[in-house]
Amino acid sequence: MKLNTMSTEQETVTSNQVLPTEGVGDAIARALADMGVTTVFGVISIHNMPILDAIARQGRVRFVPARGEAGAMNMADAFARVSRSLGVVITSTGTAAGNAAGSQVEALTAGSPVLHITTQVDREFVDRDRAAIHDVPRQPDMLEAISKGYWRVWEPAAAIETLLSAAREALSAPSGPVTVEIPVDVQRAEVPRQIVAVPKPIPKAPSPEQLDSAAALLRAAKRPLLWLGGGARGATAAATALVARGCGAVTSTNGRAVVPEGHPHSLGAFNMTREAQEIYRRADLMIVVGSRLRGNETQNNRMLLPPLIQIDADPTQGARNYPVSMFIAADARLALEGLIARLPEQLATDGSFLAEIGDARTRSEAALRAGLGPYGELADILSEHVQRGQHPWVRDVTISNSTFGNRYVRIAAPHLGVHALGGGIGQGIAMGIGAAMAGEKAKTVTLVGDGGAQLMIGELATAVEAGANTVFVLMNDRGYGVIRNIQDAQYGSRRVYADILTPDFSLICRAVGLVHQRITKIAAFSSALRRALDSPGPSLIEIDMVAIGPFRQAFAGPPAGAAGEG
Ligand SMILES: Cc1ncc(C[n+]2csc(CCOP(=O)(O)OP(=O)(O)O)c2C)c(N)n1
Repeated sequence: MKLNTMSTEQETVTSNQVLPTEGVGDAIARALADMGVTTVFGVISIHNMPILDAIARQGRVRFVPARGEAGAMNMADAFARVSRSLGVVITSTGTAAGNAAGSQVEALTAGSPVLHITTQVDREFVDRDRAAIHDVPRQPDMLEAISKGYWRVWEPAAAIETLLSAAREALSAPSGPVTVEIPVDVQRAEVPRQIVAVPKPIPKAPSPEQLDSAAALLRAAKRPLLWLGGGARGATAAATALVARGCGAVTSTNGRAVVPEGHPHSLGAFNMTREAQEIYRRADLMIVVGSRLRGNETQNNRMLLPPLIQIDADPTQGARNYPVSMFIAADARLALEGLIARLPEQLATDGSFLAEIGDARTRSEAALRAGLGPYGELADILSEHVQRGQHPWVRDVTISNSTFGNRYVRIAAPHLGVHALGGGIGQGIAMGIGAAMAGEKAKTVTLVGDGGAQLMIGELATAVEAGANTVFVLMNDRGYGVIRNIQDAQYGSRRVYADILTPDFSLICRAVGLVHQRITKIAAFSSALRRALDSPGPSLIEIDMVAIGPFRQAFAGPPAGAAGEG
């Protein structure tokens, strides 16, 4: 735990004589605006009102009132991913911070640069278990567990510097959510006004000697592959240049489009198919960049891979899931650029191997498409629109995503892909809202299931109120489809707790003034989507999967399912 114990009472008094003062709440609102934050998500409460009241009075930052802290956290997370900048969420202490925790686990898993400003009871009661309202003993333990970094502000004079350090920590690779806890009496205290500079992430430079050795290995390789993860999202140009010089590529789901998804020498995110494994067997070197090679994309780390060089900004990730020949702890972009500088314009790699990669992807796509049955056409329509129109493509955990959404529907750039990497259902609606507010021109397309949607129904009101520019595509199979499939495959078809009551979504939409279309035939989807994309603001298209029928091939969850992630 990092506790801020600097005492500057004396200096504050001195400074007060020359500088105007303001409340810490005002100082935080001003600092957020000064550092370029445009949008903040959260829920108002007695313990954060000094900050939120100041945000409203100053009028420089847009505050989006979510209906719950879980949703607010998912919004800030998706905002951060799509805008490629800091996402900010403000919660209250105790239950409120706890409500955000599940969603913050997702931000932590995805390495999303989120600044979580939360609060505390007055300092004299903090950590003493005196059961003040909103108090929770050991709140720091909870926050530390779900944060890349955790800071508490004890001294008002240190509030802004702490905020800036936290923002820098969130943005620096390996990026992640950082929590700052500010007791409410600190928020009310007066401090001198302070000028704030935009926090810059600090990139970790690679060792030149290691790059020399890695370049030598790559120069000697005949069939090298890059495995690109979410940590390589900022290295698109360098990764694509390496592919142009003769490397093949494959991505994790979070690293999608680091190399253009349709590139003839890329497997895209078809990373665990039979065809992909054939390619791995032939490869003689794999450079893993910013990826944990997670179990659900590597058959629980049993998938055979060629000798590995690993590049990751997080030194603790070295060789964690696979043995590696070399581990370079560095920023992905700097490391790949350093490699390129040491390589000839064209590597002496095997051209037929590269051609086989594109062929393997095409065959993987066709096999997946064949298993979709009636939903193949829907996937084609979505893919066509999402890639060409450069729409952010946000997905909850639902069969349609685990099968086609995660890899078949192509995205135009890495930051346009947002999904629940940690596998938690129910985050899609809120992520769709956050993504839609991140400044992209094209409307966000958000894929959700009826089960997951029920966790976040309240946030549909937020979508309407905020005018979030997204279309929710709701795949309604009336219940937990993937759970039913797992029960069929592994539990003697005992379908317990999966056929839950599903609300009438047209009534829910009506209740909050959300435009609703329902389709019972796939043939109607194209025009419904076009109508939704052509009109501004939020709307929802409900796909009646009971009327349309099942997938041709049932998806029964990871890791046995052919398509991997669930
Ligand atoms: C937070 C969380 N709770 C429970 C689960 C287990 N789970 C995985 S998929 C699923 C059902 C999702 O239902 P729905 O959104 O309708 O999608 P479908 O499976 O029907 O396509 C459940 C309960 C989970 N992944 N995450």
